[in-house]
Amino acid sequence: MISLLDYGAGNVRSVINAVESLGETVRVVSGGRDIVEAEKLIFPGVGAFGNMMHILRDKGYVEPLKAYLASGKPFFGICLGLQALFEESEEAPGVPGLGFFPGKVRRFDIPLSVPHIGWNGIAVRKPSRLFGGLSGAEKFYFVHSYYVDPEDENIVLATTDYGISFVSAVATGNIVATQFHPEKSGTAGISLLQRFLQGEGPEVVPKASRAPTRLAKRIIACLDVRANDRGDLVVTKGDQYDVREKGEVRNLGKPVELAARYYREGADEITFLNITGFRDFPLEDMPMLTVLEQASRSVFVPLTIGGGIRDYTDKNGRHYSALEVATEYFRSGADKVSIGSDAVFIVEAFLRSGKKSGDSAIETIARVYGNQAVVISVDPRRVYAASADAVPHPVIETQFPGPRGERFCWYQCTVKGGREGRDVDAVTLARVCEKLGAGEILLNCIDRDGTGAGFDLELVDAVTRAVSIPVIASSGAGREEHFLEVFSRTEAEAALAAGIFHRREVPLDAVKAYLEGKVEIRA
Ligand code: 1PR
Repeated sequence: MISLLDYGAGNVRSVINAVESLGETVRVVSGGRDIVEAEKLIFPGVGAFGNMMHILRDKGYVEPLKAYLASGKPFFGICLGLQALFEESEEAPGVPGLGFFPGKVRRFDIPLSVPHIGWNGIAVRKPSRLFGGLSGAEKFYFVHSYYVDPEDENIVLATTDYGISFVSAVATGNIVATQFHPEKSGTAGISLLQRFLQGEGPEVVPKASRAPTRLAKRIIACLDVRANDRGDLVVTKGDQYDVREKGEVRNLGKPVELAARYYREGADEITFLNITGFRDFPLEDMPMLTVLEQASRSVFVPLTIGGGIRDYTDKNGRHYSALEVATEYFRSGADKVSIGSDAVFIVEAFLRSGKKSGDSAIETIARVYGNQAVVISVDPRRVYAASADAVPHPVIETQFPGPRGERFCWYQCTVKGGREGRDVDAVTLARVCEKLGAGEILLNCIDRDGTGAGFDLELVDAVTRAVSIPVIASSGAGREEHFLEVFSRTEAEAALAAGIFHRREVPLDAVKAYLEGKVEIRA
């Protein structure tokens, strides 16, 4: 029996799923006593340090946790569950951590995108039974803006390089904690958890493990999901956002089956977009939550869900905040939520008032679940301009002039699945969303969607230059070369595709095979 500490923020479902996939049963801790009496305790944490420590204190978990750690029984901390073991964090000055290890949690101060999101390697510093069966070349999934800085070098189990070399795992006796998420790190992560659960085996240093480690560019499979005219939830795909063919919603497969297939083919992440979420309230559209629950049982890479994340009042007058909607998604297995239409309205309000409201969906979700959990899905469309100052928006000089020879263009944000254009451009939107606390930009492009003509490199370049958070290039992938092109000519950290994967025109594993040796990827 494995005890799992759930303090109410973040995706504990994936940890439960990962442990259950190994044939173990999980008991979720529901009081301080459960902690003290646990035989093996896993503490997964996602979110913000201050919020986590306040909840642990309010629930009366702090002293039981300290007692458990002192007992020497097996403990596995994940992400914030690692950071909690230290004395304090720059994320929440003045809020004490558990103080089991002397040292601080620091924010990355590096000229690279923060959060550090994605698959990176580990350089093993001392032998551990957790590494049994690993070659050392594996990559693990990270998502964090802070890292631990222990005073005692002896506890360092592994380090990872991202601008600096930081401590990515610690261990002493039966206590181990990782900055990365084993439950989201595919088969390598599951193997690590398995060794922890078994609690036996030789202590090893994997052969291929060495510094410096490198962050991989991510390949993401996207599933646009909606009900077809018969009411079945299907994966569909549009051409420039039009998903109907001969009047019918295109049906390219079942969401859970396709997600499982992409996991097997090596997808680094999977994104579900509930594309009618702007008009159907997702909490009344429970099949989407079920899809997520089922997919997360067999897919051990990060899952993002978007569509309908906003405040909502139902027909009985009950009000739901965007945070409550997001919480349902997280509890069903999502690791990140993506906000589309509402982000545009939030940015419009910000531009009108010039200040943060504090209660927008972006801010409230980031406060509880951490910046890395908030993705902004942008649906821009190219608009040509005759001159650089013809429009009140930042323009770019394009290599692809418009129908009247226009040499400039800007990218107009749209809402409601591209149905309505707004007076905000994609570059400004991305900048403001970053300021409000978004952790990542999913950059679609209506003009390229479904065309197979390649990513809009001018758009991707303009947005990646404007923000320091990671940008996912999306829309238009038609061949393996398009992935190489977007990674070598822009600073995109991930590339997403849909149509070519669904139709098996270019399978995901073929993209990975093509990129191998040319771009750092997760093999
Ligand atoms: O506005 O917060 O409710 O979110 C709705 C979400 O649904 C947004 O993220 C929006 O992008 C998405 N969406 C809405 N309508 C459509 C549609 O197609 N009619 N899909 C839609 C957006 C774009 C990508 C697509 C890539 C790659 N689809 O997700 O997967 O363009 O496609 P490709 O590789 O085939 O070119 P809200």
